[in-house]
Amino acid sequence: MSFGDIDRLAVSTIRLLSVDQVSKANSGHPGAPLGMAPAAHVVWTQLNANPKNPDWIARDRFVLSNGHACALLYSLLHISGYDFSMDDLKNFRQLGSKCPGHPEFELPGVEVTTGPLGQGICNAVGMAIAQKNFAATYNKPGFTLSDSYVYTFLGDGCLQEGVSSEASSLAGHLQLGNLIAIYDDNKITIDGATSVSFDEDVAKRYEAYGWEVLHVQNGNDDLEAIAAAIAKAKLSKDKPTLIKMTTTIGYGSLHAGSHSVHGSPLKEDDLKQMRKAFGFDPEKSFVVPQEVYDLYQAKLAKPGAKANQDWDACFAKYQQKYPELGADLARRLSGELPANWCSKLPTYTPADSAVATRKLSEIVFQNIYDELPEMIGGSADLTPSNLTRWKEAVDFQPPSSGFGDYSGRYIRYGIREHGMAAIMNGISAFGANYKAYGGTFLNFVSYAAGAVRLSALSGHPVIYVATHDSIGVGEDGPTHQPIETLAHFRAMPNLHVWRPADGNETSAAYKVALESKHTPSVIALSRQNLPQLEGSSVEKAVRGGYVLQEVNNADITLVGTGSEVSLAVDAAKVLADKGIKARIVSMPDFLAFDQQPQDYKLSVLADGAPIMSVEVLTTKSWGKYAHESFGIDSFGASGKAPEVYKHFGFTPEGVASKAEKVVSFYKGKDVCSPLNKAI
Ligand SMILES: Cc1ncc(C[n+]2csc(CCOP(=O)(O)OP(=O)(O)O)c2C)c(N)n1
Ligand SMILES: *[C@@H]1O[C@H](CO)[C@@H](O)[C@H](O)[C@H]1NC(C)=O
Ligand SMILES: CC(=O)N[C@H]1CO[C@H](CO)[C@@H](O)[C@@H]1O
Ligand SMILES: [Mg+2]
Repeated sequence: MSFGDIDRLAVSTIRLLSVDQVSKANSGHPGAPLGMAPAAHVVWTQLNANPKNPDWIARDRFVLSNGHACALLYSLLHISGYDFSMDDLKNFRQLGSKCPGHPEFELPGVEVTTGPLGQGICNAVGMAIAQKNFAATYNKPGFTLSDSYVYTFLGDGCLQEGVSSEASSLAGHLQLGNLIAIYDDNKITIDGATSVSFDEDVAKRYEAYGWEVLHVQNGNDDLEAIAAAIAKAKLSKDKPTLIKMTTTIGYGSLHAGSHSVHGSPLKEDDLKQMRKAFGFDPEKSFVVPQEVYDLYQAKLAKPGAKANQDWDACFAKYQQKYPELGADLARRLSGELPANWCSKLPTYTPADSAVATRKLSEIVFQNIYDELPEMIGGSADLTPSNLTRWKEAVDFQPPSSGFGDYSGRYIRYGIREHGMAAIMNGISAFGANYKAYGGTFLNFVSYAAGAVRLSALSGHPVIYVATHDSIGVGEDGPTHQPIETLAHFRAMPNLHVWRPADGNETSAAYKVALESKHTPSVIALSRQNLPQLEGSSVEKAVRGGYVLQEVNNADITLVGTGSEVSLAVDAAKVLADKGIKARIVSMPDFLAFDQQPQDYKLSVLADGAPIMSVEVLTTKSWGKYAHESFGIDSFGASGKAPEVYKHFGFTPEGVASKAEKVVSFYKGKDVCSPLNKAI
């Protein structure tokens, strides 16, 4: 590839347009865009993408893992003809703007939300996994429906964060040759020189992961060298590539090479000298020469639109030649699940035996995997105890490994919970309605919290299969027993946090989780066996909370989740013997319940009798629903599960005695449901 004056003009334009956004907002990060503009230009002028159809499934992906450099991304999106006007750029970082302080998933052409360092590179690994699976599933001789690349930019920060090591190690194992990562080796972070804390040889580390590693000595202006490295990376079919690109942070600024240009807007005099040095009018901001727009039309927008058209024609023929696969893919691209898929969800009767909900979850997988080819998941090395793999599953593995192939839908994540979660977000963001799930102990979903937060914030409907959900784990002890975990996740906006009590409720959790388009789910599952509850059903449980046992003139409502619902049922029997009438509410998911109409909610958590929650977790999340809470506000204990339950008073008699206290305390008082509120 050869470059001329027009390319240099384009690079200068991108640099200036990026720093202009930051200066106008008087907030943001000019340093990285100045250093990475040349690489951005080289990548984007060969990106196979259609700005008029940003969701086109066969597009190349571009992930800005160093999300603080987003002014660079907005410049590229604008120049390439995505729906980003110059006025949008002028509103950088303002309330309601299309150019927020960090890139957000819902914006046209923005592949994932980035900003928390380290996440983007992992999302890129997830997209590369999804692309391989997509291609292995749908490509046929003469019909290449997907052969795209995933490009990601990342900085020192992303490489210091541990999560990137988890995902990069897996990417090397999986031989993801479709992944090209460009590392902005500027040796600067906020604190100053990286030498204050970061001495390792990153290139050797990535070689050890099984990556191809290339070095561009002069990323500031050697477009040819950058292009040559990318060309070489594209030839690396069975290894992901890291291009270590040495740059100067803030290139062109008076503060180039210093941490002061990382996150402080350039001052007026600096802007002027830079514009002048780049051959622009020093007085004018937000300038894009027509030749630069034309270049991006010629190199990206036009060929991208044409490629999208050709793809549409190819897919039309494909649907004739491969009607079944074609219809399946068309359905997935429309974002719909197969009609009647949920008839495959198992239901149970009270006569069915007691089963651990983690086992019930496995039965769900077993029943639906064939129906839903978009389901792709795995676990963080807890396959046998987490029960996340259906019997016939093929592992997603490079064919040469002998362990599986890329059409496989079961991913061996290794003991990398955080990496797994961030990869799931990337798989989901790839499109084609991929439903990513990942299993680990509930307690270790907290290890992945940084990525769970981004699932919820971005609205990736991924599923965390979270087994061993309480002190019911027993002997493994307090290190493995969740206490605060659900309170944390329940406090997170846009996250379903299920704790099903039996088989019907487990099916309900998966029904809502899989049908959800913009909300992720944590499904907390028990290690111990739980009875099938008289009165449970999928239809009731999908509402998040429902009356399991009604009584007239109740003295108390006991509300519980998961393993404590059957405990509450047993406690109600003890209470009945003492003449105390308890009604039972099961509340497997707060979010689904919160979304119900107020009159329904009040019919469940009703006025007239005190409400006591029963859950072997912290009481902290119950204030909104219960007058009183019986829980565990300390860490757990090691011992046999039934003994640990007893130790904390979670027996039918223990629950009944707390309930008695509550009943006598509220006796004669006018009791109003906590759901009645002014605001
Ligand atoms: C997880 C996380 N921790 C901390 C930050 C705050 N932060 C933003 S940029 C940055 C420094 C990043 O350094 P580098 O990746 O080298 O970027 P450069 O300064 O070269 O642009 C930090 C610590 C963050 N965004 N995410
Ligand atoms: C589960 O749900 C089905 C149908 O929704 C119902 O017939 C069955 O009785 C329920 N099982 C239990 C244990 O209540
Ligand atoms: C079946 C089962 O529960 N197996 C194992 C689950 O995982 C933990 C590992 O931490 C073991 O203690 C269990 O034996
Ligand atoms: Mg840096």
